[in-house]
Amino acid sequence: MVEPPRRARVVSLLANFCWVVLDQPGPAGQRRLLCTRRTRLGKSGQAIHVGDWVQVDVIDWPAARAAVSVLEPRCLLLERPPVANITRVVVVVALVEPALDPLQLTRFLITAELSGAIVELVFSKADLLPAQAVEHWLERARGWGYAPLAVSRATGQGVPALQQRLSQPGLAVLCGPSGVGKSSLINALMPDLDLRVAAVSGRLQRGRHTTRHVELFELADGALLADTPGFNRPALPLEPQSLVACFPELRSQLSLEACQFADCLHQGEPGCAMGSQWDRQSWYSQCLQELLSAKRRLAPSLRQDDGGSLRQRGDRLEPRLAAQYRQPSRRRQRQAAEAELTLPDQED
Ligand SMILES: Nc1nc2c(ncn2[C@@H]2O[C@H](COP(=O)(O)OP(=O)(O)OP(=O)(O)O)[C@@H](O)[C@H]2O)c(=O)[nH]1
Ligand SMILES: [Mg+2]
Ligand SMILES: [Zn+2]
Repeated sequence: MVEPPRRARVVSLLANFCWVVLDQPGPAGQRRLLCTRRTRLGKSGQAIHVGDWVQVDVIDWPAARAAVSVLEPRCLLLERPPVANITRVVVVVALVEPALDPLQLTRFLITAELSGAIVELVFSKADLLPAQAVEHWLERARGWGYAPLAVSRATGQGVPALQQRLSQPGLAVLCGPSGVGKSSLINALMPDLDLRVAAVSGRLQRGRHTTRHVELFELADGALLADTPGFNRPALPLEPQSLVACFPELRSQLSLEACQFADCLHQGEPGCAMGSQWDRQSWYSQCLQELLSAKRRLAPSLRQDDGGSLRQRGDRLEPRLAAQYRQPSRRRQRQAAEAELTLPDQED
């Protein structure tokens, strides 16, 4: 008798195979199967990622082997490292060893925000800094709009709180630079796993790229956790507006108050609702400059347009037109109209 296909989740990828965990156990309680993967799946020839839901057939139960036949549509995808159907992205950075680089941290947070999943921020190696210095970083990150945790594999600080957050149903991905202690944290949460970890090395105390593949582990019933290989330089989105959406502090301020000009790039230009005194402004500006110049490099034909509306001023780009020639933003117009309706005597 031909077995009907079964639903399973991809938990790790090998060169030509993948490990899947079945939604419902097999006849003898089997959960894990090693599957061959067809190079192209479906009409679109989509690649399979860890976290994907698939259907498997040609199941050989005694050998625990099968073949992936169908890739189910996916919800949220973390682009790098690729993990599908995620619920939360946990950005992990070390407070020291390797030293905390706020621009790099911001780039990781941007990647995490772009996925559309819930974003968590974890500062690791809290045992290596005085409590006051740890609190300083927690306070700053709260100001950005996150609810950060400080953790230590060495003392156990913050591990129960992290366990509680990650035991929610869904798939949580730990990502961050190499050597910050992602695998160490997973070992703290699931001591039976005993994942490989390695000491940081060199003058900069860099990680050694110990974890090589994405892998999913079951932390609690329905709660999966992904360990990922560390890397140093997450990519940026292509559009300035998608960058804005990746900064919670910008999102919340701009939902309260609009900038004077619709094309405001929030770099402290006159009429900007963010002003120029926010904590991550210089990192935001650096990211913005990078993506604008990448955009110009990618599409030289756009140069005219970009160059026409922006001009370089010091280390930043500014809209070129003089204020009197520019249109107030639509939201600003609406707010002004509403203000007139509700507060007729108030001066603008
Ligand atoms: N002092 C201290 N050291 C830690 C802590 N967590 C991890 N380490 C050490 O940091 C080093 C790197 O840890 P890993 O868990 O391998 O780091 P990783 O983030 O998984 O690195 P990649 O797999 O390369 O991405 C190891 O020597 C750990 O023992 C901590 O809380 N405190
Ligand atoms: Mg690791
Ligand atoms: Zn602005």
